[in-house]
Amino acid sequence: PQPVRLQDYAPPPHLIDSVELTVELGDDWTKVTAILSGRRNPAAGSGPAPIVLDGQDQQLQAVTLDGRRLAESEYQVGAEKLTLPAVDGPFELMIEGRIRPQDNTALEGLYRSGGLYCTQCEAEGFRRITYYPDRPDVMAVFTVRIEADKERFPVLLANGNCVETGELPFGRHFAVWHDPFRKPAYLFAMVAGDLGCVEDSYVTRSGREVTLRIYVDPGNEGRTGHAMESLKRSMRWDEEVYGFEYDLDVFMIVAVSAFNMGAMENKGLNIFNDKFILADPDTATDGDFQRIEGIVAHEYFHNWTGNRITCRDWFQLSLKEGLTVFRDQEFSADMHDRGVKRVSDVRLLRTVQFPEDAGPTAHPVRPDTYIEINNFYTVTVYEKGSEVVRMIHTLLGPDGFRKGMDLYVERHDGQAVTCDDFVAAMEDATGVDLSRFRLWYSQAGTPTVTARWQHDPATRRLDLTLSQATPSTPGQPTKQPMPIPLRTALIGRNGAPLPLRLDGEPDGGGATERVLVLDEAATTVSFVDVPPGAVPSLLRGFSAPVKLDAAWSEEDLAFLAGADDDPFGRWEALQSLSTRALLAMVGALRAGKPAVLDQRVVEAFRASLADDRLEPAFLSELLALPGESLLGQALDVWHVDEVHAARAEARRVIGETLFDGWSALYERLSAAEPAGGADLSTAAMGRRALANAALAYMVASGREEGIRLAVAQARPDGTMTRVMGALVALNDLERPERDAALAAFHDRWQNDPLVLDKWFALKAGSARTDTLDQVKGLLEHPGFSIRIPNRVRALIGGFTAGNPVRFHAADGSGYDFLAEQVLALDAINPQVAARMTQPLVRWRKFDAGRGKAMTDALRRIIHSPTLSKDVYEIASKALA
Ligand code: BAL
Ligand code: ZN
Repeated sequence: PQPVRLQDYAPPPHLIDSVELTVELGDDWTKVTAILSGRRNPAAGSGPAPIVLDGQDQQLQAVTLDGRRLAESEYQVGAEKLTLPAVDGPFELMIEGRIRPQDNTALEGLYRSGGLYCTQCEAEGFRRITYYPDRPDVMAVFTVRIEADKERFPVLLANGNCVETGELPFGRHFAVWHDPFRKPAYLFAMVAGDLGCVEDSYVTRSGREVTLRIYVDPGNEGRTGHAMESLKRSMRWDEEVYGFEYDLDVFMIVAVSAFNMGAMENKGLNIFNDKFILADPDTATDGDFQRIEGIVAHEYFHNWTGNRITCRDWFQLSLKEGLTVFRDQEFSADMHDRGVKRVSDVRLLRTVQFPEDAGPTAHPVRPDTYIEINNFYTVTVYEKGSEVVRMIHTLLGPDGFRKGMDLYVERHDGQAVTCDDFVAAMEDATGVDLSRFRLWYSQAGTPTVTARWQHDPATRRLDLTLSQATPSTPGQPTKQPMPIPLRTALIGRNGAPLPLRLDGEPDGGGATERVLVLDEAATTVSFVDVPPGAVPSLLRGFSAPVKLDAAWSEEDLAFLAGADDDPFGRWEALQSLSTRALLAMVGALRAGKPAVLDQRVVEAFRASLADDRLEPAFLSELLALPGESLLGQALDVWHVDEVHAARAEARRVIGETLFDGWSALYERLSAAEPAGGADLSTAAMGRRALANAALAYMVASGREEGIRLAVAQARPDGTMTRVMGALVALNDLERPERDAALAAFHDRWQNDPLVLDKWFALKAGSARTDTLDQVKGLLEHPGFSIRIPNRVRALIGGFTAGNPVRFHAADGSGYDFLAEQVLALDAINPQVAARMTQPLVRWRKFDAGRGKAMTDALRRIIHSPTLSKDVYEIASKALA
């Protein structure tokens, strides 16, 4: 397969002003007729140019150009293109074709799953519906007529406003939808099915009433309340923070069970993976509730950042995704606890994005080449992209950033633009020069910032020396220094942040935090009036997506873990202290010695447990040890067995040594929650998170009392947050109580697919030695289907991505299993198959035996004669 390159971008030769689409849904075939009104694009030259349209998996029936049906000799139909005669001026084109959505298992374009027709057109799905210039810089006004059997498909939806409905012969009916906003084809959507609907309304700040509708499978209407409330909160927040108001009369969400992504922001008709809509306290955890709120917000926010202003080409994907993730992160921070939100976002970035940035599929936030664009919906484009926007926010300040956003919208509303256009608006609105900052969009790899300092008690001067280095990544052997904003404070020995004054400044103004910008390879900054014993608090709030190598001693970290006024800094200090201790334990195990946990970690935990100023939600984050994957990344070679054993031992020691503290905390928090989970306030969620953390440590201690409490809490009549907390705590135990608890859960929920996914993930995530056999057996479970991505992600992904110690078994059995599943899946859904291949790509991180077994699995995949370009791209990069 040939790569597509950013440097080859050329504007489209023709523009389309309007599309009239008629979709006649039938049991054997679906007939699609598209009438396109187009013209030559003045930005792409003049004179006649052939009309070239994209198309895939469809049967072309007829082409009519300016009222004349073309003979077959007048056009060429290739595997993925339709080439029509050259035209110069305006034209009207009618394309008639047929498709079979019922055979579309890739879930791109129009597909039928169960009794529902729905679409997913981003990035390049529209070309599976009709021939079209399927690129985001072609923006048209769409009118869509859907025809279907009325009894089986009573609900017919598309983007915009419904302008006509009516009856047709033979029990059929139709609906016509018109979307007045020009949009690229990737934002097209339609749905037909028998769906229940929940309706609400929202009055915008200018007083317009918007109808809000959520469509779900009949029977699920009662599980939409949280999504609806989240939508209304998002609409309000976007008005308050950005002045963005909704622009159509109706906003619709449809929840579907077979969906490749989390959700999709189609104009006025968001389509969601049902996992991110349906929730009630019996079936969804607090984490699920928070994810739903964040994703509903994310899709809603796209209306301005993505739909009104879209991407010129797919290399610019982060223009809308990085910015919209930043917006949804800020929304969630405003709705809940900012420190907790920051910590959980950083954990995701480090656990998934840092490894991507350090591996064979590393790419810049704005990639410059791809084979299959679906492979670039990555944590780099999304989460690192958001960090890049956050750095702009930090450099410009909230007011400057808002001015930049205002200018961005004023300049580009209704256009398809680039990341550079966004940065230029930020610069022009504020006068801040971001020319070097643009490197963050084009350079891959995670920079390491090194910080060393020296305090001179005589002059009361603290010299802070900062340097940066970014490792080479595929195709980018050398890197330039980038501007890195470092929010910095100095914490005095009494635990209070010190007023800061830089050398040469007459007066520091009393501020206790500075944003230092490291924009060279190395620099030294000098603070004056610094008393002895002050400890630097660096990279506060994780102000840049970098690895920080700072010269903190263990004592400094223990001090910051108790004293830093920045919540992220406090959490980070305890994480760093714990990481050092855990890596020392891994080293001991490798040397054949016993693994002993550094007592300073236990004491830091004890002090945090006793600190009643901390919010429960934050405390639960503080008391979570770094995960196995993070520890593995911190080692040159990820010794999976020793990392697993060290972490389990540390949890046992912390559980046992502080048992009384955990027990008292658990009792206190459980007593505060007699109703058991219906209170969805931030505070109540925090209490439940902390109670579950305490319970897990009690179980980890090995004491019978912990197990007894967990077994009681796991009873399936409880609310899901509590039940899942208990099951997670019990899940690795080789005890009959664990099996009984999981079996009871299964019996209670086996007919609820989303809850059954939790059970699949538990079974697949257990560190017990029989887990792979269990997973293989569950492929035959009546509730499992390889055609439903949520099932695949829960069961197969739960094992390959969620269970490092078993997936990376030294005998290679996990890799063989994954290769088999990827090949089976690739014939059905290449996009999901490519994602599932990911756990194999970082084979260089493991010992020689595992590395060989992983590359053998990759070779087995790549030698498949029918491999999709999706999987080919990932596997070939991994082996390069
Ligand atoms: N645009 C694809 C789904 C999302 O990021 O919202
Ligand atoms: Zn998005």
